[in-house]
Amino acid sequence: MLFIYFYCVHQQDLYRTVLLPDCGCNTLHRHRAEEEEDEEGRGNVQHPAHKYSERANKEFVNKEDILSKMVLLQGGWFLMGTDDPGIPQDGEGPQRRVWLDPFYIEEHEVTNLQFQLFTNITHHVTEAERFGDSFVFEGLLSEEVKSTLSHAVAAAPWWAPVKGADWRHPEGPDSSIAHRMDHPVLHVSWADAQVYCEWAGRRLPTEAEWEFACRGGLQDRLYPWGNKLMPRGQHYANLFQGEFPSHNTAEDGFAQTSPVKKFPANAFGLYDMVGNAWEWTADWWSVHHTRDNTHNPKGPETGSDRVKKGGSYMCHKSYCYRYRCAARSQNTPDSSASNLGFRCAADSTP
Ligand SMILES: [Ca+2]
Ligand SMILES: [Ca+2]
Repeated sequence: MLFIYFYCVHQQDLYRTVLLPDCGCNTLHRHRAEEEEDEEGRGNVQHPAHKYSERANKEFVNKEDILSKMVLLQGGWFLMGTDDPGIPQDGEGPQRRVWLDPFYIEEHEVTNLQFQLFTNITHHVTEAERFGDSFVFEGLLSEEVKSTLSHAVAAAPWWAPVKGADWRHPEGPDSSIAHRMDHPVLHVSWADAQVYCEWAGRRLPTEAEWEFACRGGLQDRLYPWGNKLMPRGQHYANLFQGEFPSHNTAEDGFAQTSPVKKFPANAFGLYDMVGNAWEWTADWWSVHHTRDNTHNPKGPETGSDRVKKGGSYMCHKSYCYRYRCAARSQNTPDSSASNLGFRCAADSTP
């Protein structure tokens, strides 16, 4: 094996685990050598943007039929972050004024069907497929797969690296996506998401764009629809109900991902901005922000982790109160997991 897994229990993670219960999905770090090849000797795994052939791309004429509809957002000034952070150590604050130029964003998370058509055309191989495994929430695994596990994540034992888990096999080799082609694609790394968006003629949204989109024009509210989690007793997002991690009552109708657009859109017409799958953004991770006004911020110049937003079907207030627009978390760019997907954005339509 030319790479190893390394489960780091940083001081901060330990603090979270002991004092502030946490879903642990930001502790899923894949560690590997700087220069490496996969087991078949194929190099350049860090730059998958070049893995698909231009010829295959040109031969396809109906790319537009695959891609999600985009919504034009006018931008302008908005308040990013919060002065009343639910999880202060995540760098949710301080609240600051941010200007955004107009941009487009896809109305829903990229689905399994869309990603399958993309891979049919481009022959893109995801990082999870190259590495041969990915992280899966243990509660979703069959007894057969569980019996093959050798270790779990120290800070979050409900996460397990599962051999053969990838976007086509979200819970390991004995699972499939056949009955959930309209669900968000999972087990895609930041680089995989980047390649898809690039192929689409689009890009990943910046964190500021993602948060602007999440807020749906509302100011200083917790959720894309307001401050009340369940207006009129209705579920507005696919989250986790019950006792995390052992008992998911799936009161919202879904113990795992749901088809995209199952829950109400926000005022911008965007679906599943919180819940369902976490979504990669373009930015490097930092927890340090100033109150300075900024124009079209793109995050730090460099870093080790990328920002993800929105929380997932695994989020519960007791463990992962991150299904709020200001909430944020991070993973190394080569991480992939059974609750992490993406959507694309663009400066203009093609
Ligand atoms: Ca649910
Ligand atoms: Ca989402």
